[in-house]
Amino acid sequence: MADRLDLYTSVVPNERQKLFCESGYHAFIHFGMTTFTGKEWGDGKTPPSVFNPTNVDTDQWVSALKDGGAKGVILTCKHHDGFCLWQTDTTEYSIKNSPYKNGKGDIVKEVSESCKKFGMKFGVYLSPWDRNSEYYGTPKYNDFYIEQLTELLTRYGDIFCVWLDGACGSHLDGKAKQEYDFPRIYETVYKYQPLCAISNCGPDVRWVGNEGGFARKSEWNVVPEFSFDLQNIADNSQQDTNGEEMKRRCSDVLEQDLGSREFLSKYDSFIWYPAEVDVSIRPGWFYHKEQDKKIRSLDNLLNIYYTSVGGNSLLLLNVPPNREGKFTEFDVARLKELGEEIKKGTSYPAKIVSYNAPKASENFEFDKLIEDAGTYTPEKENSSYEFILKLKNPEKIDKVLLVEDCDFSQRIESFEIYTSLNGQEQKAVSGTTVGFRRYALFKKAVTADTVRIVITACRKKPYLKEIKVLKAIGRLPKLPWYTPVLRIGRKIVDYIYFKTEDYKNKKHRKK
Ligand code: FUL
Repeated sequence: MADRLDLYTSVVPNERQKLFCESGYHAFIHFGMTTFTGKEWGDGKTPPSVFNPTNVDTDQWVSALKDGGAKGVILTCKHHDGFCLWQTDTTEYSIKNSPYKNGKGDIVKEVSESCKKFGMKFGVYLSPWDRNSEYYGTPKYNDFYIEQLTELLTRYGDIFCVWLDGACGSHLDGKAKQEYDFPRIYETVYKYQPLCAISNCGPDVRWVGNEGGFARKSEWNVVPEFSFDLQNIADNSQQDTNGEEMKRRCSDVLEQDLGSREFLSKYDSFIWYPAEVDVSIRPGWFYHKEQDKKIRSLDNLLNIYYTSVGGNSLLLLNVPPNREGKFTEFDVARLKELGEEIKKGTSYPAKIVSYNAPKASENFEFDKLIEDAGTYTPEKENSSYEFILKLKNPEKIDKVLLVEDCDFSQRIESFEIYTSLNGQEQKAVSGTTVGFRRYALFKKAVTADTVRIVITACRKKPYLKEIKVLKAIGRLPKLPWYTPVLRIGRKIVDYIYFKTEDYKNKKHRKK
């Protein structure tokens, strides 16, 4: 086992992944031809004249997303219908033939400039599936796609993410399936934007496996290499009519356990591949007026935030502008509430005045960790590690933030947290993975003068970069009454579809 643990802990993130995971929470904007047709998927036949927003205000989009807590924005520059939101030289199916600003508009430029103005990262979504291009289904399409990608990568400044959607329904158009040249796509991205991460059908960030906002309870960044091949299966993020196709082809992507010791023991090669939760604030990805009253509740969004960003996953929250070219007041108000709650819930640490921790390794002191100035690791490897933190005053607290220094890989497998007041101790929460960020939420706020954290299982020694005991200033997300029903429902679905599958016969397994 020691050798295997050496192997797992030798896997670390690249610079792109580190940058992406540090910001953690980004926003998606779905805007395009389907905003005007009321559909989710356009067929590529709607004339450009239909794209006619009257009052586009990208500053409003980006500032509202920033207020909502996001650190970056990814725009659907071209969705499956092939309609381009920028002044592309590659096709006539673009904004230049629309009434918007008499054909002179460029939404990609406008959003990228608003991002610069508000200090947000900017990223692009360029759908590989294109229902308008005459080249689609032929080798020429790959040249066409690379040209479009190159325009986006070279005309708008820094791009932090290229989001490659796996959805493809070319059979709907009676077209041949396109063989995408993924290696060439990756090469192009890194050539022009070396710090740009490629998400979804890409090597840097992995799709979590659903579009409903569910992160795994134990999310691992070190996963078997096969997880990457699966991301390249076109159709894999497809909301097909009943999901059967996705389940048949990609069941491994949806597997609940992708990283435990037991699971990894069946494989021989591993990669660093963090998960991203992509989810819309509304039922649709694009704007539909009838969904104005169907915006996710604050509790639901907070839950998604704390279980994704706070659960070693990434969050990509979609908010769609309306036909006017603005976010509605409903979305803006919910984003504001969300941002305020995240701030209250995560920015007020209780002061720690003294501590007890296993002796530190030289140059990795616990003081530095508490002062937010460096990484701590114990001198010796042990079966568990206990940290007792004394607070300056008794404080009402409701969560603890734990962060691993991922330069040393992801190691913590389980932990327990206890609080005490005047020597009376009670268990607050237990959890599993930590990785880039774990907000360990208590069931309810408690007043405490001491917090005891025990790492109960770890791959070799832990390397901790942050520990924060957070004051109960914001609200803990309440679970709606139907959540337990949903959970049981998911368990049954998992059981039927996944547990009964015969994984032992899968080719990528070691034995
Ligand atoms: C899916 C697409 O089919 C949806 O329209 C949306 O863009 C979502 C993010 O990915 O696969």
